[in-house]
Amino acid sequence: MAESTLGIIKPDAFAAGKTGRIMALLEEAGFTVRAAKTRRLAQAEAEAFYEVHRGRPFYQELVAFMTSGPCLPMVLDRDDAVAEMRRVIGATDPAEAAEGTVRKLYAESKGRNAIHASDSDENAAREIAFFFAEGELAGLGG
Ligand code: FUP
Repeated sequence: MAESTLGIIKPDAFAAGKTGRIMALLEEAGFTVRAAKTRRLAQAEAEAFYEVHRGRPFYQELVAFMTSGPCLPMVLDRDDAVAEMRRVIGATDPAEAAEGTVRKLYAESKGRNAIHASDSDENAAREIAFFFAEGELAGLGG
């Protein structure tokens, strides 16, 4: 049965016009787009989304980047969605990302790295609820 994960096309990739190419790559990797929308995150939203990183040296820069322009949160479905999405986006630092991954192809740097993906089923559920109401999650399944 398909499982869901949360992805976010980050402001660098969105502004660079890479959204369509990234979503095509994800679909070719077997994901179905259950839900997607364009959002400009408020400061408080970005802080809350990355609460786990509060206090880390890169936190303020991360929040500033994530609020710097529109982004595109999306819910993606496939078997083993969380692990497969982590595989297809590549390592956090594009210099370490495998060939063909989203970050290898489209990320500028470790901080401006094109895409977010949930790192566990528990976080996927939390992050999906952060961006999407139940009624926005109909997808192909109706
Ligand atoms: P990832 O799950 O691959 O997105 O990576 P993390 O959850 O570790 O980090 C979340 C975001 O914080 C990264 F996408 C980019 C930023 N970050 C930095 O800017 N510098 C770091 O050293 C680590 C993370």
